[in-house]
Amino acid sequence: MPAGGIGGARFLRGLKATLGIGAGAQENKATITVVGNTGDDITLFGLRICPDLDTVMYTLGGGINESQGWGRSGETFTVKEELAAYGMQPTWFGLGDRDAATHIVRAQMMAAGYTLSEVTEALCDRWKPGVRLLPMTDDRVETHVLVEEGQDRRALHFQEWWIRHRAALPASEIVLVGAEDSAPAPGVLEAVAEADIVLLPPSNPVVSVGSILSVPGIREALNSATVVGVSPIIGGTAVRGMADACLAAIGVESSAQAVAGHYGPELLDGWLVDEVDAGARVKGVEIRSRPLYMSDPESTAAIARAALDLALELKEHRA
Ligand code: FO1
Repeated sequence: MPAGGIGGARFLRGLKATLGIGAGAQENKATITVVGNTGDDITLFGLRICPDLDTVMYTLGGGINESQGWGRSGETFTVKEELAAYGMQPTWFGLGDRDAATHIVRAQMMAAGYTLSEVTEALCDRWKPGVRLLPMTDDRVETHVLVEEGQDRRALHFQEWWIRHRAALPASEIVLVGAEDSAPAPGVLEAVAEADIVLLPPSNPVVSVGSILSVPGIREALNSATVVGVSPIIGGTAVRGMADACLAAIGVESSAQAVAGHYGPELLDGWLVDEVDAGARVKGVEIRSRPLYMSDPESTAAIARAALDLALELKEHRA
């Protein structure tokens, strides 16, 4: 369950609901392991910030700012204002006071020598997301975006490009710095090998799912699993976030069919598209269409159920 960002976290909430995880007493046999993207991570003000891990943890743990999709509910920004009063840069990052506590725990534990996996486990002890949340790697990798402005070409940290520039600066390349030297975090490859099925949520195919696939060994492991993905693109536009801008940067057309082609039939066994994209065809990929807008918890759970059912069906056929 490689996941990233807002779409991934919401899909996961639906998957938990359809599996009856966290719905009280009833005994459920299913468990979910999430491999979270860490390419968005950034060090600011001495703090290590892990947006996609935190978004999954807060969304499934009940602490997310629902309308924003990231950060904490009931948030205040006093520390951010005070840092700005000292002239501290950057001022474009929305560092919330409650969210800062998460980053302080993480920074303190990592300074004491704990791995990102150990930190994530400790933070989840509080939030109890109801899934096992693993970083894709414990090694430092960071997504940087190459932009051209007139003559000069420069690299921006993904967060600056995404938050400060709203991904409006045309990106000529998106690089996951450090990926080639990174290793899957402990338990990631085992989780893929032991999984009955693997789902790719409608996360950003470049900077969320793509980053996870860039960690050596993960894509290879997924190639032997039964994998079903959910298209993040409906009718040629990204449902949320700026997947279009990221796809343009890697020269992939913003369409459900093109994203499935980009993932490839080696990786994908099945692909869920919205009804408007029912004509999508990719050789070697079983494409099914249904409404894909995650407009409320019920529709999200139904999408997750459809992805799950397709994966189980395809697994039967593979067997
Ligand atoms: N996204 C924004 O658009 N503006 C922000 O100020 C912002 C701050 C922020 C702080 C913590 C965090 O975990 C996420 C945050 N995000 C913010 C989202 C972040 O940019 C994510 O990387 C994207 O949502 C893509 O997953």
